[in-house]
Amino acid sequence: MTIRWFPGHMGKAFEQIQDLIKRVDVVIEVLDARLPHSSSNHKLQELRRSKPWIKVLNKHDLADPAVTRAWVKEFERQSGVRALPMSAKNHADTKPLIKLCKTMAPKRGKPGFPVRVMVVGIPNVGKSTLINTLAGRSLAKVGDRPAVTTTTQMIDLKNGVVLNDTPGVLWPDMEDQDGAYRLATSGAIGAGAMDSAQVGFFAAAFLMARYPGLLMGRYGLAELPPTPHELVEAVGRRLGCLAGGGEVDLTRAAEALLRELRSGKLGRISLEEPKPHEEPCDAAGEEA
Ligand SMILES: Nc1nc2c(ncn2[C@@H]2O[C@H](COP(=O)(O)OP(=O)(O)OP(=O)(O)O)[C@@H](O)[C@H]2O)c(=O)[nH]1
Ligand SMILES: [Mg+2]
Repeated sequence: MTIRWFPGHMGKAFEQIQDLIKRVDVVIEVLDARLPHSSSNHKLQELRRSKPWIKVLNKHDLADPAVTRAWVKEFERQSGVRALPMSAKNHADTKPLIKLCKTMAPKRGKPGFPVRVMVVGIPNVGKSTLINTLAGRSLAKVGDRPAVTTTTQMIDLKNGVVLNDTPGVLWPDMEDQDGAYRLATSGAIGAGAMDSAQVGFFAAAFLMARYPGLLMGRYGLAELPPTPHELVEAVGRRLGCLAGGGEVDLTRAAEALLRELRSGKLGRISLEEPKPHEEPCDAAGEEA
């Protein structure tokens, strides 16, 4: 099944973001640290021009720390871009953000001239969670499913920074279906826009290739089954996802595997790594 998810409120939200970006000083783009490439909306990137831009690699607690460090290095190669890994639920992690916003907009942050910040990103990456942690109160609605926020909301932190929460936006044509399946694996795609069994098989294939030890440890497997389908079946048997007659209910088993992956029960997992950069070569073809 091809994954495409662009409900009406996203188109409207994108137009509001397009308008609002002209009136803010700094943009915080919240990415999912487990898939920083696929969770970056290229349509939002196109609005950037030279606007100071902070990439928050959120849900750092769920991602492989070494891979996240590599992503931070990769993003900071871009001029005017700062990258910060964090867990938005953790106040100490989020603290440097306010200082960074003020540094990136040195002419603002004075009484009557707050730094105007817009928080953008795809659904379910933790934008509203981040705003609540920074505010120290639950002002923005948060939920463990995509598209919880459907309208923009302005929150004055009363410390020289005003934040705008925005709805998570994707893009209408999801040509990169591998990326779309990674997004679905992470929980960024609405349940009605995907076949959870197929997404579960995709996740199983990825985990078998990249994190076999975590799978064997979590599900008590002496060795991996030969196919993703059989892995999901084994997980279903282990977790008691059975249909009548004692058969494994594959859809429930796939959903259970996805839940375990998303909540970190399997361990810290990164779904994407930055592409290695080619080292410059000298004329003789040797590495510089
Ligand atoms: N493990 C972990 N979970 C997080 C973190 N930040 C947010 N979450 C969870 O992610 C889910 C989505 O959080 P939201 O803040 O609603 O995400 P959002 O980006 O505002 O989502 P939309 O409004 O749907 O676009 C919630 O269940 C949060 O508790 C984090 O750093 N680590
Ligand atoms: Mg939200």
